[in-house]
Amino acid sequence: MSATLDERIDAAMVENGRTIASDPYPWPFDGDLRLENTAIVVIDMQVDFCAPGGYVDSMGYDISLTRAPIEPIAKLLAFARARDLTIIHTREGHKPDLSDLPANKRWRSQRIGAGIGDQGPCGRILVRGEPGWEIIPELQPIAGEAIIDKPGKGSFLATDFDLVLQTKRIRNIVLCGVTTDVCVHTTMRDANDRGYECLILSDCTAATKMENHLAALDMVKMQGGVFGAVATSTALMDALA
Ligand code: C5J
Repeated sequence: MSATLDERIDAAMVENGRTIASDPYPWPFDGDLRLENTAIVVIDMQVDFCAPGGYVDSMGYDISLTRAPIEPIAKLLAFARARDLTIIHTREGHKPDLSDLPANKRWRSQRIGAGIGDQGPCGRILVRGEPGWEIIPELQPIAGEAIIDKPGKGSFLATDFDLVLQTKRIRNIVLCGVTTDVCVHTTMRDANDRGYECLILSDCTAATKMENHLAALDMVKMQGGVFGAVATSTALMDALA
């Protein structure tokens, strides 16, 4: 019987420097893992993606999938806060006048019955300031944690994310949140192109379909780790403890 993803990650070798057990290589690549150069980035853990009546629920997806990482992320945040590790949160959302909402994005969402900007059970879908756009109560940011508001799937477009990372001298990015295959992946790919060393946590991310979550994790690992590496939050905390 072949090993599961988590078994393979747990079995991965920790090599030189300070690295964590990850797949397909011990992360970060050069062993330069320090609290000062590493950030936890929590992508879009908003009511619209994780709670009843939100965007994902309105599209008919099973929100038990996008809720699954809440507990592991909460544990990781408690661990990170106790060590003054940089934590950054993002929120996907549009201006109330929808001037930053591309017509095709709106049209596609309307086709599936959850029109961005339209009224839903949690207020106007994915609109800044509405109840659905808020980060879920379980993962509320605390004072000092940056929040990046983004109109797109990636965290760099039309935001100060890169400036915040550069100002804090962050080189290593640990990705959590939803959805693995969309906003987490877009952010990871873009960060990777910009030279950031990225790690995605398998238990702290989720997608609207399990097969997409697994495929997205698998894509990270191709070509020797084309976008970075995959690990569990336990492996990360073990290395930073
Ligand atoms: C999506 C996101 N899936 N946060 N947004 O539309 O991944």
